[in-house]
Amino acid sequence: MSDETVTSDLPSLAAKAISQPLVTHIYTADPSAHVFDGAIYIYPSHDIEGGVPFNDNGDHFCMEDYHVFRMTSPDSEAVDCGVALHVKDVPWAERQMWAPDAACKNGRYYLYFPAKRADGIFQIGVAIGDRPQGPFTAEPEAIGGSYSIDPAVLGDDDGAFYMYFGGLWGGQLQSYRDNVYAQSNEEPRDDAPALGPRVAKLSDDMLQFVEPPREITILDEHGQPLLAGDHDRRYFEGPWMHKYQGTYYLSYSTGNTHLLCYATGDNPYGPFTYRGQILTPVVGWTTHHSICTVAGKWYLFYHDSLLSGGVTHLRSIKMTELHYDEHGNIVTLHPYGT
Ligand code: FUB
Repeated sequence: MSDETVTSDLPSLAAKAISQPLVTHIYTADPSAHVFDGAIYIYPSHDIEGGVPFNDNGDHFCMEDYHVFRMTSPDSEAVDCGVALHVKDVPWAERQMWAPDAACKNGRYYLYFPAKRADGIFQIGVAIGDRPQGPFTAEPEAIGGSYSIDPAVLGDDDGAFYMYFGGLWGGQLQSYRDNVYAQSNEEPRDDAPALGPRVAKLSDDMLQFVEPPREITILDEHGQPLLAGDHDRRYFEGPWMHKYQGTYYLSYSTGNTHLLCYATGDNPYGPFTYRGQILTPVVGWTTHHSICTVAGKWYLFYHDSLLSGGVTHLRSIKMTELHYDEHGNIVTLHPYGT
């Protein structure tokens, strides 16, 4: 994640943008959206200018807290419900509160979030609240067996919950093989299978994994694993899982090629077969999303850096309607028109 502040004609891109920022009084990114209690709740990162120099490790993404936003309908204002959790209140975490997600079970709300421990290693934690907007109280320890970044939780139709997670480069996923960390581990060679996101089923109390995380395989059209060198299609970060007409849709960012893509399968663990692009590149290096259905329509929640003039770590959340064709293919969106 380097400083790729866009220098092209931002005003003309802004004029053609398919949607406007949902929030303008602070910078927000990585929106995870859910319908809880009949309203839309968005759980984004809260971007700040922390004065940390840019580097490929993403240290300039130095976020400290989370705000939750509530919308009563897709056309309504996104209301800032205030600080839901601050890193100073997370006993095991030191810095970099990156992309979160949330889940609801039996009237309680669970905020899942990655952060770095004092030794610089990312883990994923959980905090509990009585309301969708929080405040949330963090568990004293990170989730056992968790690592890397970008948790996304699917509540399946049978009542089971699964967490998907993992991100390359600054997200440290390349350092893990079979759930074991070694700093010397690197991304596979271009002609080797790509690394996949991880999935683990959550415990009944939503606070732990009930199994070691499994690595997900994404297959190409010939049934072969996508290769690490296939940068336009291979997994990088930002997983999201939703179900559409009984099929599991795994969507994700390709990172250095700045695409949101998706793959489909018939169960929560995969394998998944690559299907196509959801969103072509936005202004800013990162692209990160969620997909949520509201009153019978489907929406893509995403972000870009237009509002900050292209500063890659000062982003703004957006939403736009998503469409499927008659075969279940997602119609590709272009954030600034075709
Ligand atoms: O917001 C920090 C990181 O940037 C997220 O964890 C990644 O998915 C990328 O959006």
